[in-house]
Amino acid sequence: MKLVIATRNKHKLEEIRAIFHQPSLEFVCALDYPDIPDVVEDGDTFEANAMKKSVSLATATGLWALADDSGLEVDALNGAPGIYSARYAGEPVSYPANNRKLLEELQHAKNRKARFRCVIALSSPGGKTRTVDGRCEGVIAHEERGKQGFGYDPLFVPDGFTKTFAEMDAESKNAISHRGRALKKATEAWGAMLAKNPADWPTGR
Ligand code: ITT
Repeated sequence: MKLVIATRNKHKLEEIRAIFHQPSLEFVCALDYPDIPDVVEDGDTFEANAMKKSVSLATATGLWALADDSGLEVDALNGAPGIYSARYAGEPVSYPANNRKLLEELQHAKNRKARFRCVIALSSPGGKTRTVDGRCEGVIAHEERGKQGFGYDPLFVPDGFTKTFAEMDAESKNAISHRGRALKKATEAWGAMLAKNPADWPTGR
């Protein structure tokens, strides 16, 4: 049974594949459907954007679809960049530019508390959608450290650790990350259904 992952972000895809392995599923992704246009992420919340991405790809492909919408919330910036994390420093998307901007904005901040958030949405071909979420609390470092991962990983130090996400190997990050936690909930909530014959999955709207 094919499950299409509604992302064009190869780093996310790699993490999702590593964490959410279900023997019954063959993963394909949005990049395998270049003719289907990207959705406009104009929702007000991670949940709205995750649902929009999964519903639109499920209905366009006729497959079950799983989407991830995620981002970084920084307390001293009143929750920014939040749902705008990917394009924080503008277009074209640049992780180094985003990280430079974040460090500049926090130059004088005493409170460097932040959290990564992730909402995972699963849609049936009929558009019925369910969601789970995960978060990981931490602080923003004073300079970039490490080469693993992607995005804000070189600046994010999870609570209880001294290394940034970019200094951890993939397994260690996935064990505590927002995405790892959301996908663990997804496995608990939907694993039994996904392990069944797809003919028995609920396909309603
Ligand atoms: P898709 O919409 O195609 O999935 P995207 O990268 O645009 O890809 P989002 O709209 O969900 O995805 O934006 C997420 C951004 O939040 C991402 O580009 C990073 O800047 C940041 N982010 C999310 N998870 C992260 C993680 O695990 N490590 C570092 N940065 C992360």
